[in-house]
Amino acid sequence: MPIAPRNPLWHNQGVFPTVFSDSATPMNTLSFLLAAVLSLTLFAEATAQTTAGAPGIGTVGKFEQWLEVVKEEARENGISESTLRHALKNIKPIARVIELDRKQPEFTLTLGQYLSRTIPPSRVKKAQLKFAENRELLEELQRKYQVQGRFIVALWGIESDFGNHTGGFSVINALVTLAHDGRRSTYFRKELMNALEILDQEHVTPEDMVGSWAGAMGQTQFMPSSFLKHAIDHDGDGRIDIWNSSSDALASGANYLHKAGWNPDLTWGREVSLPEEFDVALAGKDKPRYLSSWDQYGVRRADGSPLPKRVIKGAIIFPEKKGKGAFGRPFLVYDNFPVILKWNRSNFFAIAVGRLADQINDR
Ligand SMILES: [Ca+2]
Repeated sequence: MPIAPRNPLWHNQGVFPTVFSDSATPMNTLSFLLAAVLSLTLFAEATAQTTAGAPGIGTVGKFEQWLEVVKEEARENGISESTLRHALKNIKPIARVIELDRKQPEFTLTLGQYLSRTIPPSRVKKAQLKFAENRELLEELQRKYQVQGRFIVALWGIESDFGNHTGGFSVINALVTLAHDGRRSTYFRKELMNALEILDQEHVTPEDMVGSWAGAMGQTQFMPSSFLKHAIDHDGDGRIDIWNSSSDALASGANYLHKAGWNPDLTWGREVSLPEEFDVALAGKDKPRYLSSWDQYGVRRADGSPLPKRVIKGAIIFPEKKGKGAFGRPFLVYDNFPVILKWNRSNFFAIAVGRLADQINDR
């Protein structure tokens, strides 16, 4: 499921501005790949109409020929004729999708700016409410998938504002556009085939299969490949509906983390403070040490108090590191941190998820 486009891209059509100032690129949801600043989104809206001739959008004749080849491939993959007819009816490349795909981040945010945009107090409050509202389901998911509910709610909140913003594009049409476009056509063609398979399995209709401009779907913003691998029909109605069933969506998110190696005995990590003489060569995701060892190096919690006494390992990272002595805020991260990075490769994203989970105040 993971993909690694080169650049940060827009997320959720900019409804929830999300920018990655590190070089990380998200893996689970393309929607997260976009640098997101509301003003830039508005600019995109305003200029979309001028992009009918944007790069990558071929002539109608060429597109129709190409679509016939795609249909043939889908038939060979076992997709039914009725699914193809329904899903690909009146389909045309969407100029705005190409434009959003081409968008380059115009500036980067500090971690502090990113966190204040991604997890403002209003979202923290809503997360606490959603956690309380769904406590029974979350406890069930924790037993079944071994993931603390607060992390599931944090991902839900950051990905789709708890299911309120799942994207406004036809997933099939967006994926057709990107598969037809030359830049990452191999990847998107596979995702298009996956999306057709989901339709063929009748989990959702083409009309209801909406998502981000890049095909990230539903309350978890899963790409179709993630859906096929990890999505769950938790409410037992025979369909996996990550769009309308928060039960299915939250179970799917929990299953994803479980399969990615989540350890329910650990949290994600924490911000720390380092002594002035700290040797930055000790830092790095691949250089974990026991907390007792970090204690000896003078590492403390951000408020200056001692680290936990648990016998676990963590690694020091500098997610804002710009090189040449500009290291930014230090974090001590545990084994679950790289699990969040499997969902989305951005350190900033993973820290936002962790910080939001912290504030949900689970025990
Ligand atoms: Ca279901």
